[in-house]
Amino acid sequence: MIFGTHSPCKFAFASEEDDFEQIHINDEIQWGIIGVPFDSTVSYHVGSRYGPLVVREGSYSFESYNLELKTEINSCFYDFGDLNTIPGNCLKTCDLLSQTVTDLLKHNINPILIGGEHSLTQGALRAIALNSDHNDLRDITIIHLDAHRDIIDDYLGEKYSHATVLKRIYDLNPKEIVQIGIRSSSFEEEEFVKSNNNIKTYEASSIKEDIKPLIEYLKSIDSKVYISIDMDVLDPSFAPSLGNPVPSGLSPHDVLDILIALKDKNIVGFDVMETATDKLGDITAITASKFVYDFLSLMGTR
Ligand SMILES: [Mn+2]
Repeated sequence: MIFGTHSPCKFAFASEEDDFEQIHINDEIQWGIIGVPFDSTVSYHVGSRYGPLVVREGSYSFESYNLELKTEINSCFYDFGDLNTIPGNCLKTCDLLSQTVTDLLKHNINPILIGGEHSLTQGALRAIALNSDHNDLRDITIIHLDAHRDIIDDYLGEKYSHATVLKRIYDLNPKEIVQIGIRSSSFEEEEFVKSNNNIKTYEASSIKEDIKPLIEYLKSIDSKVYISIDMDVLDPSFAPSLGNPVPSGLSPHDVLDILIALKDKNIVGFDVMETATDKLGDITAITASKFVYDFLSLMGTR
């Protein structure tokens, strides 16, 4: 009911503007939900290709009144269904997503992705970069919630992988990347982050100690913002159905506090990735769905 159309519009393949108009795009739509059912480069637990299905279903019991945020959900959004992915080919799938997000941007609609593996975030941000005045992300801060940095240049020889997605995004020249909830990283990634002063880190342990410095920093950001949530930023006790769970993570309340801190920013895109389960009613899926619900609730209060 809340996010639900079950008539997927796979308009990455549509060549005529008329095809797009058939789905009654109007000037009021600000947010376009796209499911990206793809999980070809995951290294451990597969299943995030079912994420869009179960995360949408997870919205079933949400009320139009968001009690926690004391608001009706009144932002204007539309669920465009799932992208036609190409199993086994991350780069081509990112290309299709980039074309699809470009279609949305032409109508002044910002993307909300439901994943699907995290590598797809690159496709959305590539579209945002290509549709900017300078063909990069120099005026955008990437807010990246994740247990992992995912900023290695290649993973087992693969440039386009869930484990390299932040490096591919870094290649698009963002103003800054803020990595939040990190608690797993390679030595090479630590060296890379240290040698680049536009990558800021708030490890999970520091947030557990005191979340206020993070919240203050987020409130001080004055650029455009893209928010990318890998569900494994959460502690596995809250979100066990993941590609690569890591103990000692954030709570859903921490994530809500982060979203509230960002609510007045100029947000150009949002994604919730890596829910890996085919089970309806799965706690990870419902929590991912709740993040989309809270985000859309906050966007309506600005
Ligand atoms: Mn991760």
